Amino acid sequence: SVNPYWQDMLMLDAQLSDEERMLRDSAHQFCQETLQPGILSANREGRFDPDIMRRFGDMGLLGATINGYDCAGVSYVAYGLIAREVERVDSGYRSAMSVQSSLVMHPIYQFGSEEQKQKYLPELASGEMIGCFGLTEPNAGSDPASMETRAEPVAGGYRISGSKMWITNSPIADICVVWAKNTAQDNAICGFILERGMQGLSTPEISGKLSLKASITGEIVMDEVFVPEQNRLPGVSGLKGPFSCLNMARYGIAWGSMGAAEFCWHAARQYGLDRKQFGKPLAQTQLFQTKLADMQTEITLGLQAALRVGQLIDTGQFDPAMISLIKRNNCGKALEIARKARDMHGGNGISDEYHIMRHMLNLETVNTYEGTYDIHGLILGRAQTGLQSFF
Ligand code: TGC
Ligand code: FAD
Repeated sequence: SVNPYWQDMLMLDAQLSDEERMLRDSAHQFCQETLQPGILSANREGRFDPDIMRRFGDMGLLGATINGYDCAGVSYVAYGLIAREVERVDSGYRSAMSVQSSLVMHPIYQFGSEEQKQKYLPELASGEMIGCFGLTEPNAGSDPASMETRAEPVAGGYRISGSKMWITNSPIADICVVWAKNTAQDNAICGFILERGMQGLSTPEISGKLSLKASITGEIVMDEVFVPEQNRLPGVSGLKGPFSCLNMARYGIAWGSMGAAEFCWHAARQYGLDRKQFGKPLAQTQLFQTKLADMQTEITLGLQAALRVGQLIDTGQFDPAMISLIKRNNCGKALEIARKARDMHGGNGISDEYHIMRHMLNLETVNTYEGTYDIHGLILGRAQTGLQSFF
């Protein structure tokens, strides 16, 4: 007989509060009923429907950890549980949600003026307004300190010139949180809120992606864009500004990647139970079963680790290196699991109707963005040796 705990061997469910369980269940239902039915065609056509953002907003899933400004004010554990449910459908949808929540709303909430918070946060929370986050540049990916975008002071504000590359949601964004070197402050990195319609600002789409196709990605091109002083984020300067946003997004990804992995694991298990070769179910072979055991083990451990870090964030005790540990581990393991599940589906595994290869291809991006697998390894290496090996 099947062990009743097979899906949740360490009883994660019992470690959650009633409110967290309820949020998890309603996010699950929303994702399965609203997002899952359209993902096949959205991915085939390489399309992101901005209405999805409004639906996230209606469900209270945007900026969910923020208190006030029409946001839900839930725990970071709950935020992680939401990311897991969204990414169970598609990493691109989780991407849209995490950029809006952790990379656009979080910096405005954390470093913005009261006016900026009131102007932008409620509309971002409802999904009426879409934001993007511009850190990466064509010549500055893993090493954002080498960015070339400059903000030069002029009367009443700044002129910003430069370009950002690989920016989730930029082609449909109403506002762009852009990080630039402020020449008025000895080239310290500062955050600016650029609004669509500002002269000299354009956001061309990047085409030809084979991964995260249901998410829209583009550039942010800034040709002497005038940005008024009131659009600078006053509360931070230096790389810790963008990095503290990344902490929150990376944390969500550690949960989200486990959601994608769970989808692949459950699908592989069911496929093995249903498909017979050599006169018996594939799931009755030793090789198949140990692969399922590996998936179950890594997902169970990865979720426990994500839960622990969420609890430490909620109690104000986290260190960024903890987030590197779970982002790196969970993305790497999720990618391995998706590749294995693809193989276990045989030829059917390459068909998008089985959803496995879409997850697998998405996870290639998830393993790369927000700090690559190796960059997080180097962050952990530095954290335990005290030695900097980047340059
Ligand atoms: P480093 O000397 O380490 O630090 C510079 C300053 O920043 C502070 N800091 C942090 N603060 C908060 N949280 C963190 N995680 C922090 N990490 C560093 C640090 O204390 C220092 O502060 P201060 O006051 O002393 O100046 O800087 P470095 O240049 O040596 O950094 C190296 C490295 C590799 C760790 C860093 O550059 C890095 O993390 N690179 C990866 C880049 C990355 O993750 N890019 C992500 C772009 S956004 C994205 O991918 C969105 S995808 C969205 C989606 O669709 O989901
Ligand atoms: P590189 O930094 O050039 O790295 C290439 C390879 O070299 C990697 O394997 C890396 O691990 C390795 N490497 C780099 N440095 C070292 C070193 N010192 N030692 C050993 N190995 C090293 N960015 C944003 O700002 N906002 C977004 O919304 C956003 N969304 C994205 C969406 C998608 C679909 C993608 C693909 C990317 C997105 N990114 C975004 C950019 C993403 O964060 C970068 O791609 C990532 O940080 C890696 O930078 P890079 O692509 O320039 O690779």
